[in-house]
Amino acid sequence: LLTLPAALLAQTNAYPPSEVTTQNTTLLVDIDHRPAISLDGQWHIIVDPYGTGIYDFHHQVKSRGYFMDAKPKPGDEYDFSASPTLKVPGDWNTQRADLFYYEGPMWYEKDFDYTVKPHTRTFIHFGAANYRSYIWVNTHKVCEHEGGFTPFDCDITSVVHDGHNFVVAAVDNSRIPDGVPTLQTDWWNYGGLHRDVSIVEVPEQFIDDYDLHLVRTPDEASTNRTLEGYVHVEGAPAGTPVTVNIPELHATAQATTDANSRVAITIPVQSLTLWSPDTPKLYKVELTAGTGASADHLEDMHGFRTIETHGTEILLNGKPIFLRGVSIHAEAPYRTGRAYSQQDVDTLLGWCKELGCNFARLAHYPHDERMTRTADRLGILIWSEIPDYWALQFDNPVVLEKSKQQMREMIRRDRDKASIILWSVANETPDTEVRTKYLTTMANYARELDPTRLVTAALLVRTTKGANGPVKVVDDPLGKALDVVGTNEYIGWYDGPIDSIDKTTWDIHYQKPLIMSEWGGGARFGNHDRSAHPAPWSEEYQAELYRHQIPMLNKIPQLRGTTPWCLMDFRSPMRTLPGKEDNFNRKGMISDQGQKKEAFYILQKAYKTRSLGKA
Ligand code: GCB
Repeated sequence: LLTLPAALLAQTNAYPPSEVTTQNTTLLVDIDHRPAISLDGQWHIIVDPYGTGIYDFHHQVKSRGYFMDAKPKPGDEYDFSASPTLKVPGDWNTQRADLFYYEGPMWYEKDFDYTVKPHTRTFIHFGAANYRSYIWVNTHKVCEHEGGFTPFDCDITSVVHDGHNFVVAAVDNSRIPDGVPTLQTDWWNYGGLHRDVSIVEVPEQFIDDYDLHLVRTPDEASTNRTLEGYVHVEGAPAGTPVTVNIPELHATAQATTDANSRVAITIPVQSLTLWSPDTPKLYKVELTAGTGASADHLEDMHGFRTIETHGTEILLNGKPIFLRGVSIHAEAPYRTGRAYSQQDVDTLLGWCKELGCNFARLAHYPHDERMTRTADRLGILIWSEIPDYWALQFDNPVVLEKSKQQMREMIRRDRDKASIILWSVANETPDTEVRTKYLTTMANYARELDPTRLVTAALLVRTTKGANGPVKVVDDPLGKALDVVGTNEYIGWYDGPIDSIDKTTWDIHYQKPLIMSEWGGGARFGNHDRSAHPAPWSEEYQAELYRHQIPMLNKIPQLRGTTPWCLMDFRSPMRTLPGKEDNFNRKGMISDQGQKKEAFYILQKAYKTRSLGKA
């Protein structure tokens, strides 16, 4: 736990007053493959803008806050059982009109029945809750978590009992200056328990973290390959046996844990089908820790591939690849709000496939785990990012810890996904010394946690005047810390007229692969305004912008991928233009109601005919 100085606490309006937390509970890996008791469904809620659930009239912390879930008696002026409900998972903003703009604390309560089992650890798992969460079970505080897009698990073994139990969660989505992200974002600050909640039981010694990946070799075509990794068994004494078995490959490794409850794994394999967008082959992997009735068993589905850079190339399984991608927000198609369901994921990634993509940038925070699981199955390479977005407090060490925590949680959750090739440390941050130091630390941290993948960030570019037109200069010093350089540009939208795209040239100071991680412009579906040629916000304007961008992008020699902004329109309070935006960022190629704009077909053709990027 990190303790914030009191002055900062006051400034951040922390709710309830407490230390700002880093993850202080076990984060269980591969949670979606463990048996679970779902707590999804209707939860009682109390909207609490004044923090009455925790503070008394002199702003002192109450001993009998809402977490007591008391049956009303005089003095207890709340009653969960008589309060309205909201659906979990789900943001609150899109479930009730009067909560649309609500930012602040919200109380949730749910009853559940439980039967205590001997020699079992019991966790309550939250897929994610935006932004800070405080959890009580049967009146006992069990954990806190900060960060809106990564999972956390609270150990409830000692407080859960036979029969009736209840959980109370206070979730506060107040934007705070020292948050990650901070005050300004170009997306809706959807609050609440927006991903699955479940109860997970594990043996006393259990696998909480593991890694398994294909080792790079000079001869990627060889049929004799090696898988490597580790298994960590929480609570296991040295000498605990661990087995990793891949039945289809007739491959097994057995070893025993060291004094840190960890075991290194090496598995020689033959005739492996490498995972790739063309062959998204997944193998069943069985892990066992311990013996007999108290052993922990885990099953996962794994793809095996390598990813590396060589000069300005990105090599997947040793071969150069061009990343035909698109940027995607976790906005739910058709209903809007936070995406959380398999149906949301199937729709978004289905469109991605329809476009001809082999790649997607999941902007600007870790999406639901269903997204990366499904990308594994569909063969879509993934860029996954933490919300180090725009102007964080880069000079604040507390904020750095928060970024690190989110990086840790993202990597821990998703390191078993072959689809993920890039961890992104940031998007469009200001070029200052403190920023560069902060994000270089983050890039190194990502590599330390996961040396098997590449590190990137979406940078801003500088413009200078050249003899024949604008020159875009990519020399942000953060580029030094990256394996792959991402750059965002909006030529033809924020940055000059469409025809200036044709005159633009690029001066890139890094001999590294480059991904044009954002480009695009706004259009309202169905707007065929002919008052100009083309008229901004019309589908024709956006399509024309795409037509000009494609040849310009093709002229960048080290371009190895592109993820135009973006797949689908998404809600953003920054976007106020009446009739055009109406609180949506309209740079989607598809409207929030699933209608495809002209630009969709332009990109689709460019991707399917390989006229954008290398073959
Ligand atoms: C950007 C941001 C993205 C915005 C986009 C826009 O550069 O990275 O989050 O939504 O521009 O539409 O302006």
